[in-house]
Amino acid sequence: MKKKLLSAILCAAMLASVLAGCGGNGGSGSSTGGDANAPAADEGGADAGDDAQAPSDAGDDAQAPSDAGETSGDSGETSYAILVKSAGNPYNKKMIEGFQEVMDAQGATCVVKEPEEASAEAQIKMINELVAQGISSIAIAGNDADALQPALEQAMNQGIKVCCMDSAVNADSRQLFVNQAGIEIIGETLMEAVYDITGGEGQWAILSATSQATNQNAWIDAMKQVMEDEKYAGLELVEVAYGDDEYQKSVDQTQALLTNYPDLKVICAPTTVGIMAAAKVLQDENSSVKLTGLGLPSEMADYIGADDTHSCPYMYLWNPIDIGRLTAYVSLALVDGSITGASGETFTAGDLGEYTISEAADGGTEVVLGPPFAFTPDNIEEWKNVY
Ligand code: RAM
Repeated sequence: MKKKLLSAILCAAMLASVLAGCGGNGGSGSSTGGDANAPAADEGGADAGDDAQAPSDAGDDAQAPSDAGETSGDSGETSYAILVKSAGNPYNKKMIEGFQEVMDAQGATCVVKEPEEASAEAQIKMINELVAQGISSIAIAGNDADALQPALEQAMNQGIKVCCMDSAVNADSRQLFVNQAGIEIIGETLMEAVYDITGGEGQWAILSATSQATNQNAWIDAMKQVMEDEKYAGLELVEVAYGDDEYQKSVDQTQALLTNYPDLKVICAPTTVGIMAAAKVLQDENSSVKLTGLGLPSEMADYIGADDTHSCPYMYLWNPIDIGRLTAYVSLALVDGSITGASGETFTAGDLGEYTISEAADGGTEVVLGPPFAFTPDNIEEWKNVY
């Protein structure tokens, strides 16, 4: 019964999403996809269910700040930009999809920027372009915490509102961070999965994205912090490898890990690109090495399973479409002046509900979407068509 209701909600939401196009000027094309619900809390792998977030509300009564806010720059038109880490990453596409959906519903103009490569340099060039065209706000997933500061400060000095999502830029480079999930909870959740899948002892490795990515580095640090506990004394982290969120590089790095560490038991990839590449390598090679991390259900469905023929027993993620949606509401609210990004301020993000801005660990402020969800053999079929 619960499943039927959930499916009906999902179908309706997916249809609505497909029907919604992009109202952006410079968008990279419309994309389709589903709605933003999480696995039910009792469907987690291992003890992951405890951490799972309740499904987001599928109501349709969006209540967002109006788009009649102030304009900035030379164009005289209010327009909202989203600048992701790189092109060609389906996770980024999902964030863009959520952002566009909210902007379209508001009749607002959105601009989508996707650099060819996941570098700070490529993003700086695009920030400068957005400033020159007189954008009203920039929402960015940082390829580097500090390197974007001069460009983003220049934007803010000109009245452009700046927030970040997914991967933070430093506190001085933004007004607010839309954080997908608490850093500690991601570190604890992934470390617990590594512990569970290794049986508490042996070698494991991390396959990350780029070495400068703020989000991956924060999660890796959080995992290392957790690992200091005596409970994890039997685990040996042999290497942190970087696949740069490129598929082939992530494949190569996975193969190198298998060659260099014959006793390796588990790879943890806190990146959707990395985990998918590693899953394929391990499964194709019939490797006994197991995998966990952060992955898109749509890309990982073939690899998730409890038996030896599957490389990934279970993994986690949040809803990337919801991050895009929440980021859009934040951008709208910053531009219309209903929030400034200060701790304690509240705003309503449509169906996502009410959010309160709080202090972030890096000295800036943030809003947190919610805890990571577990994707397991029991629920992957249900979610693979959603995101
Ligand atoms: C990749 C990106 C993104 C990260 C996800 C989990 O798509 O690196 O920044 O949040 O994985």
